[in-house]
Amino acid sequence: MSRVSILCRLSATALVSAGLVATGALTSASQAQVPREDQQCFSPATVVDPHEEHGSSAARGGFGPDHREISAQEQRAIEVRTQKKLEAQGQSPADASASFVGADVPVYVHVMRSKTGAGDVTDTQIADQIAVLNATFGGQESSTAAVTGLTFTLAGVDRFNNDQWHKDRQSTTYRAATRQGGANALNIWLVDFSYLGIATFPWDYARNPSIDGIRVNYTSLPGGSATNYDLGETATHEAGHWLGLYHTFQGGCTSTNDEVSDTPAQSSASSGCPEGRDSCSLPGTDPIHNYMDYSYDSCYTEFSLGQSDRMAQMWAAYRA
Ligand SMILES: [Ca+2]
Ligand SMILES: [Ca+2]
Ligand SMILES: [Zn+2]
Repeated sequence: MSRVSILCRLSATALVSAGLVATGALTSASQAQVPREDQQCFSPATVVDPHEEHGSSAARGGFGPDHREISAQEQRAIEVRTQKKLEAQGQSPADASASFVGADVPVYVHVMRSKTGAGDVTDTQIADQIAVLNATFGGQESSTAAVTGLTFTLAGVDRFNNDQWHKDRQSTTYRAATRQGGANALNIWLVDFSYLGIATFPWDYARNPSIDGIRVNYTSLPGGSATNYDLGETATHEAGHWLGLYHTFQGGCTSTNDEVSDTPAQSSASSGCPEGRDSCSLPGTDPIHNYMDYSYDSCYTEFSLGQSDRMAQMWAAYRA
């Protein structure tokens, strides 16, 4: 799938319940037609059987991977670009992470309800979601978790009744029409689609500011109906992408993998909570408890220190 800047987290239950796609019904050829510059992660017409997208990964819920592989070449270019951005500010990546004093991220939540009100969430769920973002980015779920210095404050909630938007159709249009704040503002659109979530990357903000943010399945909020994914940590995972993190299985069993040195290389996504999984001969067991793997919400407990440093660098380069 041709996604330069978008990552998607597939929801098996949503895929089935949405009735939008039948497994195997769509071909990778249709997906290949998505223009490279098209920031649309997918539309129902371009969703491909995730099992066939690439065989090495299993997404959350046992379905396929939630994103197009970013090539090693593209990944290198992004690293160079980020380093140049920081150098233009007179700092190295190491300087940027060392000097990061934290940031409070304003969060705008857009509840995209159907015409008849389906897909609504309560104000309590939204407050709980913000609390989960603060707990997870605050390192509160594990003694080894990084305290990132990033905090989240609810800045606004709006609700719409639009069947197209509710199903994440016209997503470029609805994001441009409803997005609020600058590069530092996290916009969360709650929709009912075949994925748990989709994110834009920080290095694409300048080119496409109007659609920057994360789309999250409304069933994944705390108290939602997405079994095993109902603790609000889909938003944590997508916010990780929004802050420049790759999946921990990015790049597979390579020393570069996700550009983070303290997340052991992983050949493919984990599903469930496979304690002791060790899918690469490179040092370390798979980081199954990392928010950037595909494990269950209940299995997620941490960002690593290296990921925290990377987010600080990305913040300085693209979102400060
Ligand atoms: Ca790594
Ligand atoms: Ca290993
Ligand atoms: Zn992801």
